[in-house]
Amino acid sequence: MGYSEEERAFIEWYPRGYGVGFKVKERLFETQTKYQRLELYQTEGFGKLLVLDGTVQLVEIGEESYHEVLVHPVMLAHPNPRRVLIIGGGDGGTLREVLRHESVEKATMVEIDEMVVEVSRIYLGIDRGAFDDPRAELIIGDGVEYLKETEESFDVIIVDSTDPVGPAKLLFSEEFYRSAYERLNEKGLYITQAGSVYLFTNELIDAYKAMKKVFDRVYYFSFPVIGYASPWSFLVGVKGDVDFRKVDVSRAPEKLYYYDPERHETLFQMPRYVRELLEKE
Ligand code: AG3
Repeated sequence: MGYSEEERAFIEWYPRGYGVGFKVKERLFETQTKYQRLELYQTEGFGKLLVLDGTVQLVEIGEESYHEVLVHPVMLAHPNPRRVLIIGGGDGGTLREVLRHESVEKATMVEIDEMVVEVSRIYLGIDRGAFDDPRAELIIGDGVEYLKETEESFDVIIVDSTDPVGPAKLLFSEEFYRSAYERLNEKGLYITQAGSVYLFTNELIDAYKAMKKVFDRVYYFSFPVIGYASPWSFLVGVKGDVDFRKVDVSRAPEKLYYYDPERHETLFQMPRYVRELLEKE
């Protein structure tokens, strides 16, 4: 599992021996944080690579294929997203994309692992200054506890967590969805990454079904993310009168590389057998 000095490669192994790997020039950093094993590599062709507990979080060249897709579809479907909550997202990529929207007055990010934020800020820099934006508030803490206790409410909640297997599992539970739903304003959108379509299909189905019990409407979509076993899945929960099938293209940030708001409908592509499994009662 992981880094092979001999091969000069890092490979993430998914179930059933499916691997996603990068040729690596050197290991830049490695530590055991309070919560997980953190590794940082210099790859040959994709910039730096951030790994948590053996799973690829991002590669510097191509990380927008995840962060743009996690953030902009919900931000452009919501009529006026002013207050945004991010759970996880310690590297700052999600926060960076959220703050590109002028309507945002406050973006609160709740990350459990302070080390991820520190290492990312020092060695990675993909936040591109987002943590210093006066609209950004960083809380180091447990997102589950935070949502249970906070009295704040939000227009958009974005869950940028590790996989639905392992420590982040609680973020994919019905109970967690309920506390998120309660903290959403009258019109609200919730989005979570939901794992590899082919390799975490059961987790995707479970999360979809749990969300359907809580939200007024739930959508699934997929996108090929650089560095992950593609296609990658995303789930969107809607509260109130918001149509996630339509986006306001006029508010789209300039220079999007991956997500194409003018082709928003292409997001909803899902392999047929997975769609049938999702829609089976
Ligand atoms: N989001 C990580 C998504 C999960 C990746 N899973 C995997 N490789 N098995 C957080 C990183 C980007 N902010």
